[in-house]
Amino acid sequence: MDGDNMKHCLIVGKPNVGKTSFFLNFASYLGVYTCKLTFRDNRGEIIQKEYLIDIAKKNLISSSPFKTMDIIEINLSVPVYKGMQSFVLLDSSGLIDGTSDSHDIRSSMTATIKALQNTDMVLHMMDASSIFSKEINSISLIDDQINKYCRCKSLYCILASKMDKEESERGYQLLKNKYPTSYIIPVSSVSERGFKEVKFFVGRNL
Ligand SMILES: Nc1nc2c(ncn2[C@@H]2O[C@H](COP(=O)(O)OP(=O)(O)O)[C@@H](O)[C@H]2O)c(=O)[nH]1
Ligand SMILES: [Mg+2]
Repeated sequence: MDGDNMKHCLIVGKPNVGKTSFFLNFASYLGVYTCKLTFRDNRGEIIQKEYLIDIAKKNLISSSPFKTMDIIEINLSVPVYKGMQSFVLLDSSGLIDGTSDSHDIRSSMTATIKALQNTDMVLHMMDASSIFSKEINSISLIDDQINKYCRCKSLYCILASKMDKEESERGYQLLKNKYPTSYIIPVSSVSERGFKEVKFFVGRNL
């Protein structure tokens, strides 16, 4: 099927918030067992790879930020009013405040921003478990900027991630106070919490 005619749904957020974990676990939740992934690097070059989901998880999920610099695409389908509807889910490499000394990180951020301009739908992920710590994952300027840019421009919701962790409930409450006009779905790639809500959000907007 021609991916260019399908609606695009982009996962965006800071490094390490759990974007790739959600991308692959959500695909698995929608019944995907072997996945065909399309990697688009910052020069626009495309590589396709076929993985078992579990192998893809081993290769692509990492606790070190900027594990992949590419935009990764997968074709999925969700139930809509009658039957199923296909769409393209995109995983991005992450945005950070300010700029980076690394040329590769700078160009992967440029690719993410371009994808943000062209997408139909945005899932903006923030790590609810680390909002109260002073680490890299706490809410920052870039999250405010993504929220401001997207909430008036495209179909948009916030995913409060890592809700299986104890500290996350407080972080989720803080996100609700900070972004009262945005739809926020609490999710966990460990427990699949929120996956059903994301499926309906996407299906409703295709
Ligand atoms: N407890 C918990 N850890 C998670 C969850 N999602 C991701 N992680 C961990 O967070 C780290 C970063 O995950 P990754 O998906 O690579 O984040 P990305 O950089 O945003 O793509 C990894 O160590 C994951 O195992 C989650 O829902 N719950
Ligand atoms: Mg990632």
